[in-house]
Parts: sequence; C-alpha cells; structure tokens
Amino acid sequence: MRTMILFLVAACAVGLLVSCEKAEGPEGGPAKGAPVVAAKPGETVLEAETLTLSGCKVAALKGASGGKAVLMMAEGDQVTATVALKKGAYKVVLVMQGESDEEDAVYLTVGAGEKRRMWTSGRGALADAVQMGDEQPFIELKIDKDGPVEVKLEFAEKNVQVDRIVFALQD
Ligand SMILES: [Ca+2]
Repeated sequence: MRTMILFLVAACAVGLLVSCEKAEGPEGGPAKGAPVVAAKPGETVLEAETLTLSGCKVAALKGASGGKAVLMMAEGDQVTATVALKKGAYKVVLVMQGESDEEDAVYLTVGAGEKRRMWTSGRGALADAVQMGDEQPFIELKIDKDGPVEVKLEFAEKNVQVDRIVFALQD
C-alpha cells in the first residue's frame, strides 16, 4: 500500500513538472499565446490601445503588452496612427487575438501599401497575424526615405482584439 501511495505521489510530481514545462514553452521561452516579439533595438512598437480609435474600444486583455488591446466590434471601426520610420526594410508584425474562425480577421494598411486582410492562426490566444494567402507571420515593408508613415487597421470581423504592431528594421 505504501509503495502504491509513493508511486502516486511521484506520478503527480512528474505531472506537475510536465505542466510547468508546457506553461513556460520550449527552452523556457514565453508560454504559448504570450507575446512573441519583445521590443528591442531597431524595433518600433505601436500599442494599439494608444492610437487614434474610431468606433472600437480599449479592453483589458491578459498577456497583451500594456495589459490592453483594441476590441474591433462593428463595420467602420478603425485604428489609425502615424509612425516615424527610418529608411530601410521592415518586417511588420501584427499581434492580435481572435476567438473563432468567424472572429479572427482585420484589415491592415501601411503607407502606400495595399489594404491587406490579416488573420490570426491562434484561437483564444495572442498570435502574430498572417496575411491572407500567405504563410508568413509578418508583412514586408520598404521605406525609401525617413519620415512619417500612415498606419490603418479596419474592421473585418467582430470580436478581434489587436494588441500591438511591431516594425522591425532588418539588417
Ligand atoms: Ca497592447
């Protein structure tokens, strides 16, 4: 009987260790769904909740940077900003959260670029958005000269939460 109890205790301990590892993610990195991109040199981060909002509202979101995101709910909702970027090639990462297949898309327009339908592969967790028809979790942006760049997010589907947009300057 004692052996059995010891075995159960050991099994529980192993179970706890395994779940801890899962919570921390591979190699002690962020948990799945946690923000993937951390601000570092060469990166410009726009927190969606600090930008100019029309229609949509700021909502608390666990795991989001700043603890907040913008909740897109209806046709016409939009978020706009002007960001000062230096000349160069960028990867633009849109970090957002969608709750279902019908609640996972938003339109993103950067500078003179096309209006892109972006959707998140994650469900119920923060994830980097992917452009429709593309597998890359970012879009490529080329800036020809230093200066202001217009950024616009527009409603595509309801119940989408946008955490932030990261412009990462490439070498
Ligand atoms: Ca945020």
